[in-house]
Amino acid sequence: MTYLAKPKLHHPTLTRNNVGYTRRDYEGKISTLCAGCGHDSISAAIIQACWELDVEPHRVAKLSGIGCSSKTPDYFLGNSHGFNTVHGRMPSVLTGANLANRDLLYLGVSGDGDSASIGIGQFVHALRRGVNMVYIVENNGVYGLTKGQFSATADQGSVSKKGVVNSDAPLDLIGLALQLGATYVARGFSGDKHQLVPLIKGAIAHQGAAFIDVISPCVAFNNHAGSTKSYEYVREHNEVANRIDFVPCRDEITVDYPEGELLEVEQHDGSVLRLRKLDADYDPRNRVAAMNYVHARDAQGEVATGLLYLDPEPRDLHAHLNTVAIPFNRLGEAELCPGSAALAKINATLR
Ligand SMILES: Cc1ncc(C[n+]2csc(CCOP(=O)(O)OP(=O)(O)O)c2C)c(N)n1
Ligand code: SF4
Ligand SMILES: [Mg+2]
Repeated sequence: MTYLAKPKLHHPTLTRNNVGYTRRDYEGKISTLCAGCGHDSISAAIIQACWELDVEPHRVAKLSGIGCSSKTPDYFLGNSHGFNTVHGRMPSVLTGANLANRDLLYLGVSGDGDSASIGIGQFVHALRRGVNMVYIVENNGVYGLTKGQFSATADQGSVSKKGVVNSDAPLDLIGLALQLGATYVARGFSGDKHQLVPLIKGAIAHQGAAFIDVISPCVAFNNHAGSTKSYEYVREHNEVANRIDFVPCRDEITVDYPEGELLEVEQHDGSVLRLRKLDADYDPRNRVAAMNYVHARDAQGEVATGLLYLDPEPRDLHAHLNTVAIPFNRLGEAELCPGSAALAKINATLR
């Protein structure tokens, strides 16, 4: 694949975070996506979230499938581990890597084609198993890379650039994630960085399966009148449930909000999500209410965004399987090979 490396030089006085890195240290190669593609804004939001959270780049593993969206890990976190899988297979590779080494932060980046079409089985099982990860779908309703076919998330009745009407019912990734037991479920919009950055930060701090559906318009094939994934449509129909302020556990909470508008949820790692409620009746800790809310908004042609569901006490795959905490590459021969006496004992139980 051809790519353009970014010049390494930068201004010597750029601000450094608490682990000594500038924002530039979280960037990747120069993007080759179309100018204005929503995916580039998501890359910028990931860079900002990781820099502000003092994430050490070498502690991150970014994985993706195939598509314009799945190319984006090349454009952020250039000093992190990366694995570009085949189409739709990112979740199983991420699951395997996570089982081998739980100490890394797993960031899965995918598209609506990659996750909702060819990879739907993989998507479903990674969420169902509670893999501790941040799973982002950059959702534009089309296969951008292969020139604009409808994907499985395209709304019924929406019109392609060439005027074809989509007759198939859409697959709702948020509804699925809620039903499958994901413990952090959010929807963002690539055109709203103020909402997206804290949503990503909250997902990084979350110790379970975190899923973020980000509506990310494809300016080349799905940004026209009749598309429900265009910048204009999403701006007009965006129904924001809440606004998050992410407060890491090290920071003191200083800002006050009027009573009644605020919901504070502490996560397992001590970080606090301060939710300014824009819909007074909405409580993101209630999974069934979240399902109803999203479907009710959808029926009105609105796009519900914000933190839609959060379980503050999540359990992940390692807890379900009671696995060993030490990464496989740090287990010595003594742990891996308990000796012939232990093997004889196991064999005896099978006779
Ligand atoms: C097994 C296989 N089937 C089909 C393709 C062709 N293909 C490449 S990307 C893609 C769809 C990508 O769509 P999406 O995940 O939505 O990414 P976008 O480009 O829209 O960001 C398809 C069908 C492929 N690469 N491999
Ligand atoms: S084809 Fe669409 S999804 Fe792909 S880079 Fe261009 S605007 Fe983005
Ligand atoms: Mg797509």
